[in-house]
Amino acid sequence: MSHNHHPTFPVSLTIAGSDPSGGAGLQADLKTFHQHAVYGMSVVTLLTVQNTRTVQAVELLAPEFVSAQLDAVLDDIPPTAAKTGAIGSSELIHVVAEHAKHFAFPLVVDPVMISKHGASLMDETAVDTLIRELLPQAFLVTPNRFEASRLTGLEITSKSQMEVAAAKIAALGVPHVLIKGLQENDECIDLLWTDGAASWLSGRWVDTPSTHGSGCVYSAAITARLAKGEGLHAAVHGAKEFITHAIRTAPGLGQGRGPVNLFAPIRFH
Ligand code: PXL
Repeated sequence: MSHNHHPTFPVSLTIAGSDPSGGAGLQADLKTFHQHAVYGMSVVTLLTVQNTRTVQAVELLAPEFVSAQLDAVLDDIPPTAAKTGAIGSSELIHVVAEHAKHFAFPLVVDPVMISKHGASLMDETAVDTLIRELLPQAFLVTPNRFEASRLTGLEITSKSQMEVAAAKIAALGVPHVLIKGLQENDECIDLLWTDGAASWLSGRWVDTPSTHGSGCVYSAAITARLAKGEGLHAAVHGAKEFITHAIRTAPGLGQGRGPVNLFAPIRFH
């Protein structure tokens, strides 16, 4: 057997749920990694029955099975960055958090709670476990403003409220916080909070139904860039540009909320 794995070859792992329609979840993550020329791996946490119109069912995998998947890949092909998506239950989050204690690479936690169709991808007690166990293992957490409200109990409808919420989330033990999706005029504004300092990102607000998977793609693009060795600010700014373009040029697939354009160009600065 040859062992020619190059130690600096960029590898990203996603720990997430399956969207058979391919626009969100682990499928979106893998496509995003690939578009960034990063080798992608996926540990499945839950399965959904869904298309662009609806989520019909969610089935969680057994915690032991998820744990075994993590052992199998981490031991064989060490990632250079990883992310989490939908994890579904307290037990599953616990398994992921226990493994994450030993990660020697950055972990991006996308605290996926509900799908764009309103299907719950994380039960109530799981939010608690996420806060207590997984967030302290994260390098970056990427809630949209609704998820940030759930994490903090704060209403978030302004830039100053975003800052207060980001500080509160950082105080849970996460070095970097990205709160996404405040609409102001025709802009979509995100806040990157790092070491008590705010950095604002802005992209054109696109009025479109085709945003299925946009959160997954955004956090996967950040993870891919971290896997390639980019610094946090460069990774987040590059990913913002990618997701903004991907939403603007969505291919219009499906009869409901369509996927974003996963062939959007990658630009490095
Ligand atoms: O976009 C959030 C998300 C994450 N993961 C899975 C999903 C969705 C939304 O539908 O289905 C598996």
